[in-house]
Amino acid sequence: MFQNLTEHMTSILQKVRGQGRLTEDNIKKALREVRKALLDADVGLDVAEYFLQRVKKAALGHEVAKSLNPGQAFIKIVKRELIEVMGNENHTLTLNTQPPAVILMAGLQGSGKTTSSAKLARFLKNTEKKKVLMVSLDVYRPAAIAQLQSLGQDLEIEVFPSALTEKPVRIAEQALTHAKRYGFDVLIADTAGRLHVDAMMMQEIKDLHAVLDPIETLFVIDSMAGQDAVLVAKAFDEALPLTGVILTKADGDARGGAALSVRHITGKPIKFMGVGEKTEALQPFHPERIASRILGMGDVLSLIEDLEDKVDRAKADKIVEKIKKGKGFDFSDFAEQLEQVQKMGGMSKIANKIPGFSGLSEQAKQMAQDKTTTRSLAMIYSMTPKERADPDLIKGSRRRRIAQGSGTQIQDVNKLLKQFEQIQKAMKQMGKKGGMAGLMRQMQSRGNFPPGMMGG
Ligand SMILES: Nc1nc2c(ncn2[C@@H]2O[C@H](COP(=O)(O)OP(=O)(O)O)[C@@H](O)[C@H]2O)c(=O)[nH]1
Ligand SMILES: [Mg+2]
Repeated sequence: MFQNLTEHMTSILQKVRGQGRLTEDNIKKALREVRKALLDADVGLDVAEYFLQRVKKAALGHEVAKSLNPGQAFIKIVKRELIEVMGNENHTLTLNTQPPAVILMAGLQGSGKTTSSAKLARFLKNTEKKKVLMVSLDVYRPAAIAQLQSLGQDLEIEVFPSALTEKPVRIAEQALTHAKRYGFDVLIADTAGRLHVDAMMMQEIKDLHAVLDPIETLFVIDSMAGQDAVLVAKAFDEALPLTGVILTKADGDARGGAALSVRHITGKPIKFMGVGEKTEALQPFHPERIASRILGMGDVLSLIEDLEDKVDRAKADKIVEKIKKGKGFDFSDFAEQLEQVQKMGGMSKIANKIPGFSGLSEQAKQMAQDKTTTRSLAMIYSMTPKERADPDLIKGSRRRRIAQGSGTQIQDVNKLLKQFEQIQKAMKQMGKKGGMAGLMRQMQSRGNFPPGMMGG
């Protein structure tokens, strides 16, 4: 999500950055370009105008004129207002009630309600240590009930059995009784998809709301659906008191308009973001981090959280320990890191969260491509243990053998060795500066890569 918008915004702000003086004309011109970038990203017109008015007012006021660095001051305003339009801080779930706390899921067909129900259940079970019950109220599609059951089975989370012959309201009552009797903390009620113009179905979900009295009523919105979906959200909000939104499929190439519009139009915060089909692919929605990403400043905090979640801590510590002891970072360590990168969904996914990535050269971006990772691993696997431990050994004929063994060209091996040398240097620095997190913080404060990383 946001690829295009980020590219546009980065190039607009690049022009503004570092200018010693910003005239009213410069500012207006930049704002016109920002407007176009927002509309291209499918941000609603009202939202774009609201945002631009606020930026304009602040930018033409004292804030920029009096600043020592007007370009930076302008960018700061743009970021602040982006955050504002998305709802400022992260809003988490409110479950503070006499248990069971009920979460009611609503939205269009295919928006991701069932998947998101399971993701929330997993999150509440693992992170919040809650005893969770799920129930499907989608009696119109037997497959939907089976889908939730199978997700529950995988996650070892109980799913209340729904009888196809019962009315959804009746199943809801039974599930609630069951949850109370067996001491569940949370009941997640997944519902059938419905159109806001379908009066009967909208009455049904109002009845479900009345029976379940949920503390959270979440509208699930597919980020690919753009502006239309945002208008549907507004219609749902008029029928049901929504408490928040889950934005799904943020891992895809949606233009991002829904993410920027839905809060402003419904007044309800995006609480979570779905970033993949698997049940662990759920992230809290942090407006600040999203704004950073849109402005090409990366999303270092999410990256660190991802690292902490998925990376094998023991292995990472071992490498850091080794570097600290003054021992070299060798090809076995490198292979381990590449394997971890693959575990995290590939370099291209990670790279987009790194500050300044969108501004990098094409050549550097190519290095972040996932087939490069696979090929590098193939070459490392073709080395002997001795060579991995002591890359200086790898000269002429050995290079040829490695190329042959890994199905690559000798130039590829040369490139890998050169890249490795640069990384080795960066790793030495890292040993001195407090590990990966230290390096990340340094990168963020500088807004760029350290020299030598990513071959840039
Ligand atoms: N890539 C991706 N796919 C998702 C995400 N959330 C849901 N899906 C997929 O979207 C499709 C519809 O999801 P489902 O939960 O059945 O939608 P429902 O009809 O609203 O219950 C399924 O193929 C899901 O795997 C997400 O965050 N990312
Ligand atoms: Mg469903």
